[in-house]
Amino acid sequence: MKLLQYTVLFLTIFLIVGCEKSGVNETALTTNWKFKKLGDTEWKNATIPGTVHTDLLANKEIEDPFYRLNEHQLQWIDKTDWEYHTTFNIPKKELSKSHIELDFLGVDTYSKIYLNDSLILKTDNMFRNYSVDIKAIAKEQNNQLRVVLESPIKKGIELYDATPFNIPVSGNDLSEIGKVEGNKKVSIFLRKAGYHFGWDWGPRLVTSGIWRPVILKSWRAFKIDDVFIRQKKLGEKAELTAQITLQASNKISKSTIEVYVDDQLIKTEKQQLQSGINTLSIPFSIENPELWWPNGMGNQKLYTVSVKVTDGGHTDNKSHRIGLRTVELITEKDTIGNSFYFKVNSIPTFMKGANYIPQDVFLTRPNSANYKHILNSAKEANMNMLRVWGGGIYENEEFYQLCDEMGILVWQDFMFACAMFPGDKSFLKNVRQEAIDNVKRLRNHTSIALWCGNNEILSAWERWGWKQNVIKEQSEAIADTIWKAYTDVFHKVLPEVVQAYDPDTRYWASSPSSSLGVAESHDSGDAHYWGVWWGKEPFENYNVKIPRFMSEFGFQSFPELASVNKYTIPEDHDIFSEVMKSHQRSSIGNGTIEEYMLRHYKKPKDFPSFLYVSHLLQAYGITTGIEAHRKNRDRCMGSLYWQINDCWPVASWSGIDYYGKWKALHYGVKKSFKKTIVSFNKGEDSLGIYIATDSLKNYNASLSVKLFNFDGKELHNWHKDVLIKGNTSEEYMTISKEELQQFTSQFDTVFLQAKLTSEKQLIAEKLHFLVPFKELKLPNPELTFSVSENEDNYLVTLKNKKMAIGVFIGGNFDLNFSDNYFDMTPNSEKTIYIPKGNIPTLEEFKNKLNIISLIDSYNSTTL
Ligand code: BMA
Repeated sequence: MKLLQYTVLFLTIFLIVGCEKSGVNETALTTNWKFKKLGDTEWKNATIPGTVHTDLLANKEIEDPFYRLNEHQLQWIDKTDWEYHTTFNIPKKELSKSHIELDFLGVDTYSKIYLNDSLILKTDNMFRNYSVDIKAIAKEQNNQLRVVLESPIKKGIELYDATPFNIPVSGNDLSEIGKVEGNKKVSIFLRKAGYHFGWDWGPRLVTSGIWRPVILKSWRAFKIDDVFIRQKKLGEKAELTAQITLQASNKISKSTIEVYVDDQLIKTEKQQLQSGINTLSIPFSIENPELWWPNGMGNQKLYTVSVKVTDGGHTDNKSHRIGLRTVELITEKDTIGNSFYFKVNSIPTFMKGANYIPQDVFLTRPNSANYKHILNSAKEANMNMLRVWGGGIYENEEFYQLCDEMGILVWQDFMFACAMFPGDKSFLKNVRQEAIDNVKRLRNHTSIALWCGNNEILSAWERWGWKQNVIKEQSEAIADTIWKAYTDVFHKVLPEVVQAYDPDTRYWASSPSSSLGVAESHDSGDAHYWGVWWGKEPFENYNVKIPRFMSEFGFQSFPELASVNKYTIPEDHDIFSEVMKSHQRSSIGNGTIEEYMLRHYKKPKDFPSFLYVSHLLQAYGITTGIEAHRKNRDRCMGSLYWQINDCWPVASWSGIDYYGKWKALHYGVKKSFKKTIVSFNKGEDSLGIYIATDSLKNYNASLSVKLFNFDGKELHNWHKDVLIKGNTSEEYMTISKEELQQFTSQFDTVFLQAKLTSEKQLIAEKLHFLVPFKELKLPNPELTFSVSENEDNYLVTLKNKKMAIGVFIGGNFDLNFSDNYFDMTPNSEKTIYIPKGNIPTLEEFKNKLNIISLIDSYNSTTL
């Protein structure tokens, strides 16, 4: 799967780079790989890119690490050294070239690499790419490449023991599950994805492996190392420069450099190349540029810019697909504090999205289809930003390519989260190189909107008591040393790298923070609000805890039953069973879901109902938050909830489970992130009806609010013609409690339906209940359905007589429905689609269906 993705990538590179004439030849070493425990004699087949765990699994040496409690039996793997081996030949023609190198695009993490028995490389950072000249050792036949991977835990313990003081680390490093001697939290010493050591949504599976391709490269006269397309000015024409870094074997008196835009030659220059590294800067322009827009604001035009260098018989070229746009982060003083919002193409843009974590604990498993699924899901849910969070990885090329194509801006963290880090010289040097490698790799992507130093480290130091604890338990001098390491990394090394390699993109040192080195506040900068969940505060607090930009907030749910069935057996089906608790990593997990659930809903009658109500609860909470942020856009200009996806099957804050199934949250988010929404705001004695819009135009519309009972009888309606102002949020109508009481005395059997229409089109719609769900006297909705099919989809047409809340089309389906977990007002009809996938017949589809609504989750006695 992964192999296919890289093969496509390398085929593309191969086609671009050219073959015979180019002088630069690239081959990914993907075959003949074997692996074994260091010291063992028997070699087993291995897949590169891959990990030790996935190779052991493929060889049936271990059981599925995600099934039930298996994770706990596999902790020996990270305490073992492993060895990988392959052989390869180099065609004579390539061998005769003056430069032959091996590029390692990702080795996890500590390794010694030997070619033909010579040590050619030592690695100590999974995020870096390494290149080694092997000209002197390479031969035509039977080159022996051996990679010895040292146990990350053993290496970590060495580094831990060599540090004369304790560096604070959050409890996310699950050293206890890892059975690490003395419970040492070693993750911070290794430049390796933090979440491999466990997280409050992730397993503890500390991998080793060659996780990105190994490339054999040969070239003669010169090779282009890098092309950075910088956008200088964007007006009637776009002025750009191609900054080219190129290595030449010898001085070349005349080389021709050509720049193509969408296959059209637009610039030619002659340059003299020096032996060694050359840096060239070629200005060029694009007439009548078409701008790139975030999702929902316009098209995502991408221009293919290619740079071709030729000298006599040698050619090399590199291409990037780039969008023309400006992204500015505006952090300026205002009447509240300091703003924090993005302007895209000069337009203040409300950021709608989520936080993203790696899609699997085993990084080589997600394939192209998985990447497309997550990013399509983000796009479909009307998102325009994802935050690539700092405890995971700098993602694969494909992730950013899809973001470029889909109009999803990326808030890119550097890989530091929830821990203080060492700050010795070699650590800083390593981090600097990691940052250079990744900024250079990603800076051409139009989607990159922000580089952020770390996740929650400043908050932890200043607000969670870490600094005080270090002073109390160790000394003030040690606290100074630890803080100096922080400022060296986040206030010096990283911003220097961004300034040098991607000067047009803003750097923000820590999420959340008010400004450089100043901890979080709701008046300035970005914020993570965890009062709901960790603080057990009510969902209603989302309406009052409004920061300038909400970069994290969240609430958990379980995966749906069909997903839970994949990692459990029926006897595990209790939220407090050992297996369900193990697939829950938040210290307050399942009990907190239950506690909030009982605040809002009646106690569900059984385990499947509990899972289902947990989805409704999560969607209700988080969409309340999203709409609160959008209603307050004068103050708050972004809403990124925690988290869009999962890295294994688990109860978590995700809106899409590990198997790709949308939870109620994702369906709900899609509605709350629509361009224009209507939303109710509950005051003490009145209800405000808001319209929030990202549409840039003003338009006339009609707002109607109707009061119905659950049988469908209209009790009253309010109406107002409104002028909606572009890119604003405003309260357009207020209905007092007193007024409502004139039309009904039974708030538990009625609902309000607000509809916004313009030119006979329904723009937005929202339902509102006047009492908590658990107090509603829900009738039997008399829900019926029929099924049919068209070429690509099965269709379910639902009809109901009375109010139905949270209609859920369940069953063992791998694919998502066009809508799910929706409310149906009395006497309505709704048709839902599901792609046919691998369900062969309509009959089979029908038999799999299990349709319920909220009332079905109650015992008859709880009605
Ligand atoms: C935030 C994140 C993660 C964590 C999540 C839920 O703090 O940055 O560290 O998983 O909250 O606790």
